[in-house]
Amino acid sequence: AKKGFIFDLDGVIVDTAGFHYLAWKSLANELGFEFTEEQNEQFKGVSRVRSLDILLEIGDINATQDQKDKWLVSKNEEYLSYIEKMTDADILPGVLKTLNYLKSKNIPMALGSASKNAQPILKRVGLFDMFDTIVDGNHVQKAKPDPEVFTIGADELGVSYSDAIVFEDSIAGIQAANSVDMVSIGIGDPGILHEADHNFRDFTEINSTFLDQLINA
Ligand code: B16
Ligand code: MG
Repeated sequence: AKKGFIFDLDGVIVDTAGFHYLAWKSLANELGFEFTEEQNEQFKGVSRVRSLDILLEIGDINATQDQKDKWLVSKNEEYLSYIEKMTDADILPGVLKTLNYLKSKNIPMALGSASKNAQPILKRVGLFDMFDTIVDGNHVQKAKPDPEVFTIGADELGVSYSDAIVFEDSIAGIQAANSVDMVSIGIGDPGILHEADHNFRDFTEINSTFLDQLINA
């Protein structure tokens, strides 16, 4: 059957996790506590609103919804200031080669990201026109590990879930793909992403033979 490929954004196509980290760290410091890179691991693939709740738990801070909304805005403003400086040099190694290969074979491709900033990021790095559909944090009600972002993507590509192949760097994203029987490919530490069907440290490890196997499975 016809296959479709779905790509997460942050941590798969671009490494924006560092920018999220800097912006959350600024907020933590402003509130009087430290926020480490290790703690930032828990924020991967998690929505903006949930991320703030985790941060406030770390700092043991209670706040009104009104105050939280203000912090969400200021965090995002700082994050956007880093995004503005991105170029195509910020695309992770090996990604373009994979995307171009699939494109040359006319394979349908979707973006499936929790980020509400996915569109401006794709424009900055010159990949906005690469995908047949972009499903992001503005389109979904339920966050990963709920599979909604990927099921909408597969539906829009016109492929059944078991014919969808998902590239993800977060545990929540791998679980989301597995829960609807999509093929899950973990990008990152195989120890952390051991629930994935296939594991690679990055896209430089993925070759056309492997992609052909997925396409023809
Ligand atoms: P934003 P992904 C996720 O992107 C990030 O991994 C996560 O750290 C972030 O909190 C979330 O997007 C929301 O991002 O604040 O830009 O809406 O990995 O699903 O592409
Ligand atoms: Mg990610």
